[in-house]
Amino acid sequence: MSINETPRSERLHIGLFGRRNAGKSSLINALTGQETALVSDIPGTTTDPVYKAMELHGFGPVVFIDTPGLDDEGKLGDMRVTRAMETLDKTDVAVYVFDGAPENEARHIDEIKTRRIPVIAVIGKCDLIPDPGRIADDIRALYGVEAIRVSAESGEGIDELKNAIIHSAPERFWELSVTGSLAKPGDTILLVMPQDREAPKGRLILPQAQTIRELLDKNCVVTACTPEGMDAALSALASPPRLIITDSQAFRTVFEKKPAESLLTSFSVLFAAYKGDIRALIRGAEALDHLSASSRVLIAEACAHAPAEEDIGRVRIPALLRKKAGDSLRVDFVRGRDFPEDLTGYDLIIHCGACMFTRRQMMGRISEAERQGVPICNYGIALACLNGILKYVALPDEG
Ligand SMILES: Nc1nc2c(ncn2[C@@H]2O[C@H](COP(=O)(O)OP(=O)(O)O)[C@@H](O)[C@H]2O)c(=O)[nH]1
Ligand SMILES: [Mg+2]
Repeated sequence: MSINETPRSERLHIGLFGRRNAGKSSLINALTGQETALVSDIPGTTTDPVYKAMELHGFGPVVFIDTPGLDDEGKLGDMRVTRAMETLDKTDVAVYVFDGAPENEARHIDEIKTRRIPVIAVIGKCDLIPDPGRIADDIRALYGVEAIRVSAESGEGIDELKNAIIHSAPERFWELSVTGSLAKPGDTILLVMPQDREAPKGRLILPQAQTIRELLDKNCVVTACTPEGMDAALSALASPPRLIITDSQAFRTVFEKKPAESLLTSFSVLFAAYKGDIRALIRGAEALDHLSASSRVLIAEACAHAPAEEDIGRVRIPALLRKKAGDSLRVDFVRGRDFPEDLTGYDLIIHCGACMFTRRQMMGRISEAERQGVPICNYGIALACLNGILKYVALPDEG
């Protein structure tokens, strides 16, 4: 296994359960957009649990577990059912696929619930089933769960199912690496951190402290300096650092001084990726180019009280936006729980860095904005775009 591969134990394991022919294997193919699971109309085609390591778009590395049908019969059939249920030992999220007859599944559903594994009920092959609404009612009455209607054939409900899986993932799967593949064991990394009047007295801010800790855990050699000390730091190193991470304020200066072979990124871009989906935020930032004097922008902060970021959200970003799009551009500012349910009136949402949010909370806001068709980016990405530096930034999934 290479260093960049995620070990199985750190991947979210998604088990698919249900009767023979319910459409479990087809669903795995629909979710991953690949033909990896064996599909057939002969009941009992999947005779042993099959583990497939994949990337789930918008989330990260996962393992799908394709299992034999739970209604299998006979001596061999019973053994297969046992093997299928044993995969619950490794399952983090269970997807239970119902077909047209949702009765008689209580034994298996109860077993999953007893183990406190989150279970997502789906009604498969919805393109074939004449009255999925009635089956959903039956499932609710029998097992107390809301079923998602899906079809591997038409694609109906596949995105909804993907989101449900992602949001059922236990908290530990939401923690990522800050520096990702940009910093590998043994690399020399230079950190450029201005310690000006805005920096807190006697300590480093959390993103800086957290990055240093992670780099030390990766056995990197960490060198730190202020923008003024950068020349001295570079000449003290025997060879150019693989990566330079700078505070975004100093980005231009650092960019001009950096050795050609060193990658360059900023703390705010790393944390945008750490707290959210960096690709979605960069896509969202494209809306900055289409703002006009009649546009509406929502600026949202996670904390009810965050004086450190307030100046960026209330003053600096609105000023840059108005300079770009016109003085009458409307900016609404919300914080804490005031994040509106209906986002459709906005042309763009710019969110704070979400340092006090979990990744899961921030991803929730990103997927809600995307669901409503409203572009979303964050302070770090918006400022990098507005200052024209995003194209020079190395992203944590590159390197
Ligand atoms: N029309 C339709 N057929 C499906 C769908 N999903 C699966 N099938 C078919 O149903 C049969 C059983 O599917 P499979 O995925 O192997 O079921 P499994 O036994 O639960 O893994 C195959 O012939 C599939 O082509 C669907 O969404 N719509
Ligand atoms: Mg199968």
